[in-house]
Amino acid sequence: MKILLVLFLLALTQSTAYAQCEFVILVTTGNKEDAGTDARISLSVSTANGKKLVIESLKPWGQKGHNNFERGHTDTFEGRGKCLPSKPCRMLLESNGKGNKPGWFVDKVEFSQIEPNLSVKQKTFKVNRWLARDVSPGTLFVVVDDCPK
Ligand SMILES: [Ca+2]
Repeated sequence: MKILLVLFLLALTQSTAYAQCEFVILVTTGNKEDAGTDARISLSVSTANGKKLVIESLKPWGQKGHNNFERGHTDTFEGRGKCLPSKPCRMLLESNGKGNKPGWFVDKVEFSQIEPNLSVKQKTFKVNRWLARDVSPGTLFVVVDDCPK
């Protein structure tokens, strides 16, 4: 009986630890000349204690057949994964720099985690810069770190 109880408690902890959440990510491309991109975009967000959600490519999380990251547009990406234990405060956004005029001007990334009990954790990462080799600061990635220091 005791063993059963332990197993039950273990199962309970496991199911909480591996609870699946729905993630909704809105990415806004700036309204500037050549701001859009067809490059592959990857995103990683992490909590203050280093728990991460890594998305190797946002495209499969987007609408089928939709042209993402066009000038002045906000695109929606949705998927499921292991819940983050707290609100993320750090983001790494990266372009592979491929395609026609790959330079990308990113306005912002809005992250939401919808939990099984429907509570929501939200965080907006302001970017407001180019991810481009040929425009300052000349890198294809940006780190936005709002975590407490
Ligand atoms: Ca461009």
